[in-house]
Amino acid sequence: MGLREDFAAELPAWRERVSNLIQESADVKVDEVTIGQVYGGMRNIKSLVTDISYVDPGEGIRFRGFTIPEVLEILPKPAGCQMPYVGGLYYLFLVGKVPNEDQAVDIENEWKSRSEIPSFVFDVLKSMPRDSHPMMLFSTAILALHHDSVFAKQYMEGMTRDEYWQPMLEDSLNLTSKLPAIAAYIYSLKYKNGEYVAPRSDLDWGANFAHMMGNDSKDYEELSRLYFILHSDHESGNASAHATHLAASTLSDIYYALSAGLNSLAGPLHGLANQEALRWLLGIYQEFDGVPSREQLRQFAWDTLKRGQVIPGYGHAVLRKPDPRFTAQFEYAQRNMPEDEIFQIARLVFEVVPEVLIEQGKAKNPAPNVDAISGTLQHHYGIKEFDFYTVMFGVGRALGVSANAVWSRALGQPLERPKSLTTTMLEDIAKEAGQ
Ligand code: HAX
Repeated sequence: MGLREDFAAELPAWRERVSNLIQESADVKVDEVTIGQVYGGMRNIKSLVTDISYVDPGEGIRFRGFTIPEVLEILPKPAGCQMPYVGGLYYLFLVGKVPNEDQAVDIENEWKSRSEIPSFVFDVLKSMPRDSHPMMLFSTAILALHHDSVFAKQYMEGMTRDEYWQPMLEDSLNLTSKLPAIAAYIYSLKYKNGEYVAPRSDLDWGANFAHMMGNDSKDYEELSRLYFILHSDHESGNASAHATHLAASTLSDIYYALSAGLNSLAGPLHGLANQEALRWLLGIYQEFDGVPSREQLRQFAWDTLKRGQVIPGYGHAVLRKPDPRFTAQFEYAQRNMPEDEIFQIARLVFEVVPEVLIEQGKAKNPAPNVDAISGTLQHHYGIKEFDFYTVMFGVGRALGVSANAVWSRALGQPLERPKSLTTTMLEDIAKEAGQ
């Protein structure tokens, strides 16, 4: 069986399960909402559903029930490699089962057969000012691909709701197949000679990104697979996933929807934090002309906080422990680049900054998140243009949000439309509660 058949085989049981839950328990209360949450970015309100990943505040992310170390262990890997095929992760997201090697390679082959980028995408990118932010270029390229959307075309021609997931899956495979090449082209256009490097047919999706970025080393191929897997999904409430879901809930196609998601990934409190984190680490390196002492670093961190700035890469809206995505990259760096001085600073920051944040007493989570170290690894392998890091985050994030979008279509998730109130109404609610 292929991906479509495997997906279709899972669908009837899921549809029945969801339909029974809604029919029998629609009125059962899941959560209560406070004024603090309404004014506080809806933090922690339980109001979204996804079965692809879950972030446990203490443990971190699980993909389809598996922790990060488990995912890295159980997914099929290219011969002689430590990091799995990204295609295997996409199968796990879409079908909900751990793929065997053939199933993972099937997705890799689907991607290869769809990876050609239409010429108008190159034209659009070339027409933009060279000093444009690469995230704007990336989001624009994806939006341009809407031209070829199978979902948009079939919707106009007419199809039943039960069929919506099929063109959504086609679009998602078409889209994800092209992302490494689009990202690498943007890198070349902005920072190198502007030439397009074509993917190699003998390389997998993750390794091909390394190749197109001009680094054919095995280590960078491994890191690329790891990076995309780690950045792929983080529940549905984070800004990029939520923005993608919201846009897709109007039945707009995955190109519109992912572009919306990427536009929110581009903010400094979300995906842009990885470039901020590296900038901060390099600032330390420059200030102390190398790796500082513990006490120097402590003072540097306090100076940052006293200027009213956050320590980038630390804290999280949901997590309350070190992010396992940080840990996986940290361990990779310990194994492969322990001599790198920026990594040594990142390691010292990990030892010192949580104590400082605890002393400051504001951050609910003083531990590192995924962004605290990802830039350090890219910097080590020669990707020194910080602005580009969020594009790479977006390539990974597309895997999770597109798999979610296919499932949203398959399960008939409706248009999202929460209710707003005025401040006067909230004041009245507070008065009624006697406060
Ligand atoms: N440094 C300094 N202060 C911090 C902090 C940090 N790293 N993390 C949180 N705080 C502060 C907040 O600014 C907030 O202060 P105010 O009360 O003055 O507004 C207070 O601690 C409470 O915040 P919180 O409830 O712990 O955290 P939030 O859910 O509001 O925000 C953030 C979560 C990730 C945005 C926050 O921790 C932060 O700004 N971290 C630094 C930026 C960063 O690393 N972002 C990437 C997050 C991961 C991600 O989404 N990647 O894409």
